[in-house]
Amino acid sequence: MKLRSLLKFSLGAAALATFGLAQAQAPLPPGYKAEYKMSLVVGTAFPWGKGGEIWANLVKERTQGRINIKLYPGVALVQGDQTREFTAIRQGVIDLAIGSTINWSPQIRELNLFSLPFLMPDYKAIDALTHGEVGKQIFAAVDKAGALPLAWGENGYRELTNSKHAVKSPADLKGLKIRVVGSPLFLDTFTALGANPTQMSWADAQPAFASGAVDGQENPMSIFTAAKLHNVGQKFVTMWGYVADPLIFVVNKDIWASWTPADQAVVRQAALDAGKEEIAIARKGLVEADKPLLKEIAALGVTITQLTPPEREAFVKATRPVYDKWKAQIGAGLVDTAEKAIAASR
Ligand code: X2X
Repeated sequence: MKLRSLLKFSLGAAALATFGLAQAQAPLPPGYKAEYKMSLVVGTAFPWGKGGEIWANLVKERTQGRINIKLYPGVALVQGDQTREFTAIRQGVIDLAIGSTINWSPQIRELNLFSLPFLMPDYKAIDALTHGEVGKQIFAAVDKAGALPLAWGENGYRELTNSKHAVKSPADLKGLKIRVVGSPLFLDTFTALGANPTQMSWADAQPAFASGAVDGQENPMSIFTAAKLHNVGQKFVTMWGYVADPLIFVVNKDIWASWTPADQAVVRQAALDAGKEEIAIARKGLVEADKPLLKEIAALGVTITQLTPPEREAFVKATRPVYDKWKAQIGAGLVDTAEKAIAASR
């Protein structure tokens, strides 16, 4: 190399090195933490956890690493007790979360809306709620309860599974021990159907299926496949679409206030982008005409029961008193608005 080009080369390399160093060592703005904690119930093998990974990666990329988020699946920051997650966000034990409306419903009664049996007949109905006036009112309730909501995601339609026999009518549920999530509304629904519901966390539920301590449960099919519930005896699935749980992307309010307006905008937009992508992942295999996910599950030796309209109606009828009771508890005004939004979406 001639002296001149050598000089040019080394100057360039030096500049690059300095620049690289400056990038790596750029001091964080005052008040920023080196790492933020994101709580999730399940990990990246599930659409829900994948959504968390997408959100964290987008934020890191778009803030040039100023906001660095670590995922804590298994609600590890509250020792697996998913019903304590919202309180921990408010208190700052958790910085960010993607949470199920069910798990936060003990603290925010409006979130029980999505668990009203047979309120939402299809995906269009869910979207009509989350994207409309109801979504705004729910976000206002979450904000008032103490965390900043940014975007919607989705766990999914919760289908019924058990280890004993195909369930086609409420009579088939009689005496079956069904694990339910931590909202009293679920106890009411399964009691009305003649089952024997028992409340436990997701962490405790899986060993309970394996040991046969409980017979059945309800969860989205994406949870069923990622958790391999067919391997813990869950051989019968009834596609009844009785409730669906949306997910909400939130940030602790003090953490939010510690970020610059530009970074707040980045985190918000990243949540919206990740939420949209997560919902598409959660619905994959279930929205196509031939529902390929159900074929995959059937191929695992699982019996999938599709209800005829009159069969489904028997479940609707049996749970109607629960719907009416909880409509009043959630707030009749909010439920009326939801019913109208769904009717308009048909
Ligand atoms: O516990 C469940 O069933 C789960 C994983 O779906 C929720 O966190 C609501």
